[in-house]
Amino acid sequence: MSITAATVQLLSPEGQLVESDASAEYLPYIDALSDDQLREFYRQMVVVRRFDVEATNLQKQGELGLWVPSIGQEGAQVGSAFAARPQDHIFPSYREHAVARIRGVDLIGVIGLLRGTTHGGWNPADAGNFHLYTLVIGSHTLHATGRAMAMTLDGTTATGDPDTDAAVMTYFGDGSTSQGDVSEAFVFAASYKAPVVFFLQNNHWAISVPVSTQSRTPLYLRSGGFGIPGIQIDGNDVLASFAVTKRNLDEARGGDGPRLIEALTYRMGPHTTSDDPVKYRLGTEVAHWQTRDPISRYETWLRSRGEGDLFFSDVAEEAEDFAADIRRRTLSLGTPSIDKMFDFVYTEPHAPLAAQKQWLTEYDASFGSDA
Ligand SMILES: Cc1ncc(C[n+]2csc(CCOP(=O)(O)OP(=O)(O)O)c2C)c(N)n1
Repeated sequence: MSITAATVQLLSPEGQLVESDASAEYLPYIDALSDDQLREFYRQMVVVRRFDVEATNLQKQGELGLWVPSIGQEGAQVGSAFAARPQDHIFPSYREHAVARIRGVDLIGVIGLLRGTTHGGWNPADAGNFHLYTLVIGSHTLHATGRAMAMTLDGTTATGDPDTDAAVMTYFGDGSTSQGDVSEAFVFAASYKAPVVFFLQNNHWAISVPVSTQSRTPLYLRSGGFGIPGIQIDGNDVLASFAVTKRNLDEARGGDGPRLIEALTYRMGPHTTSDDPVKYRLGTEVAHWQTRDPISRYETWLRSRGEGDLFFSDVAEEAEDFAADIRRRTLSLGTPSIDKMFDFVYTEPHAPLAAQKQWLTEYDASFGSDA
């Protein structure tokens, strides 16, 4: 699915501001940002991309069980994350590393999750109400909707006070929309006029299934039948992601009900480090999306506004330092304990599970102390 006249785009792939009715409507949100805020968009995109590369390397070197790269999706994530207010609640899937960082999650928590040293990784109450990653695709759109319904019932939203009124935003993928949970979330959100923004990152692939198989219509049109306004944005345009999400969250907090944003983006890497995308997609498709990269177009735009080499080299250095720090801290996380793998599966002891645990403990011990 590609950009059409209906897609909100503020910054073209060539790094120039777009002149259109939509941009006239949304550019005031960008004009209200300071130079520091605009620089911060770039900084976060670059640091998280470098983090992603480091985590992939760590997985290849046997330090993580799995990695879930977000490369290519930084524009959608950074723009939307900065549009949220501190009191909002965010329900992610498993690829939202940039959103996690912006909300205040120490990304070593994500690393620990994929190393197996923790089942959670962070406490949402200490991490900007950024809830735990969810692997059961689509299920968290219901959790998000329930949270938003509670806000309405508790009166913590739509009071007219922008400093306290809260909303919920949930991130999910194109493949998840085929899960019944997402449709059920739409029903409840619409019925209860819940303040929830459904932020759909259409990265064009659900593992090896293309979005063209998942839906015969553009996904942003799907919510209309549920009574939820939907809008499509160029998800590789950090400015469009910020402006449109800001407007939609404001409307949700103001009592207008739920909204769907479909961000057209692309998963540049594999689904996870266990996946080989060469088996199911063409290099020409990947090359096409490389020309639409969210970071390079934004760099071009910042340079055209007068940002100099020093800023870009500082950010590159910060990203290197961040990656080095993550590597050092990953190596000191230790080895996941066998107990952790078994002890939280059932509340009561369970004979077959106990037997499995004993087998693994003995097998592990058979390697001696060097294992
Ligand atoms: C309920 C459920 N069914 C199947 C899976 C296996 N699964 C994991 S990721 C995935 C594809 C998800 O694609 P999408 O929603 O587009 O998100 P993306 O991974 O591309 O970000 C599937 C089918 C799962 N985790 N949960």
